[in-house]
Amino acid sequence: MKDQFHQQLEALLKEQTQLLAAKNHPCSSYNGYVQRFRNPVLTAAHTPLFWRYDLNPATNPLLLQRFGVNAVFNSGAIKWKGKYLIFARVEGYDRKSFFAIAESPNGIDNFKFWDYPVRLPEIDSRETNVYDMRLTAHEDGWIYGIFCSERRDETARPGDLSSAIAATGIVRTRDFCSWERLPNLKSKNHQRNVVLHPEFVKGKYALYTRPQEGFIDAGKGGGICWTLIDDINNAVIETEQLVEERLYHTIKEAKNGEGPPPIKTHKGWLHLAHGVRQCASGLRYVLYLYLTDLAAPEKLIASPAGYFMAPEAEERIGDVSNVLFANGWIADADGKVVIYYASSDTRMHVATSTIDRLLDYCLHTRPDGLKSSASVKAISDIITANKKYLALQSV
Ligand code: M1P
Repeated sequence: MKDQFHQQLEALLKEQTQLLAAKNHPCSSYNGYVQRFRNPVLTAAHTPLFWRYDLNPATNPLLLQRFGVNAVFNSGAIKWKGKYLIFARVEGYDRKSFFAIAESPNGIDNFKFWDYPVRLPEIDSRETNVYDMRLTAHEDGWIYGIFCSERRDETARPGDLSSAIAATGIVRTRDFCSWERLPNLKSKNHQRNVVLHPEFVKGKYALYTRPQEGFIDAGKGGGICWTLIDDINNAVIETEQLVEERLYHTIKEAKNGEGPPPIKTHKGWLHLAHGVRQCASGLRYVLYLYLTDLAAPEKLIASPAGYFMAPEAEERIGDVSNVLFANGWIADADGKVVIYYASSDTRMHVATSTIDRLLDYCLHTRPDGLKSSASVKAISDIITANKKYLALQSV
């Protein structure tokens, strides 16, 4: 007969083994351009038990949890050595985020965390929280990770322990084991959601940025911008050019932000972003797509109206409800695109599509007409064309 410690441990191990081995299946809903899967791919419960428990009965006889994991969300992604890697944002009960890598053989299920979280080099002792990593396999041969490096705003009035500064951290690796930390991006604004473009442009590194006046508020920040960087070892934003503008009465009225690095296609650079608007229940985050020119990635060529994905069912609820956020996707050689998205700052999900379907969506979904009458015209045009087509079929 096993003692209580070992009985409880066995139960925990059994439960987690089942969770990690569970097959993921497509949801039944259809829209032609994106296929969600039923199970979240990563949650707090997926983190190894040996992160959370001291497994030694001599030092933890009551088998208490010693380190609480609150959530696993906003994750970068990359295909590496044939495996699908998720570069997860893991948040402890203590509210600090850190990064950890989980891998899967098929990108859809059976994600398993590597033994240790990523140990990022620190270059500024004031850095308090790190999160939302975007991974870019750059043509210079390095894999870059660009993330938010947050610290307290030391100019905040006495007693204000919430005001913070969002800066952009930069690391690079060749093997996901050793990391070289470069100086933070220098910017006169708060910068979150900064993403490195995978190719040189005019011989320079290129970044998608998101200047904002406050830690939360975009202020005069007009949307997703673009900047060329002379030296990645000392990255400085000199000028920013607006690429994807936020607009009144749209899904990105309050703010927007680039998601993962864009995917190169024969029709242009395919972008996934998040758009944010205010509503009675707070901020609502949805995902949207846009396309930019192949030769000039800062030039917008298609901007379908509205959202591509919005929170549904369980996705609506979590620590920060009504949020979808994506900073990782993987384009396979056969044209499949695996999209990793987080819901409500709590868990990670997967959805799939293809380059052809995403391009079709971008190029044939009308742009936002910015008023109700334009929506009525758009839907009427579809109805009229369908009536004409159906009438011809019945002749
Ligand atoms: O809580 C929702 C999101 O809020 C922030 O998004 P943004 O940078 O657009 O303001 C980030 O903190 C993000 O991590 C979080 O998911």
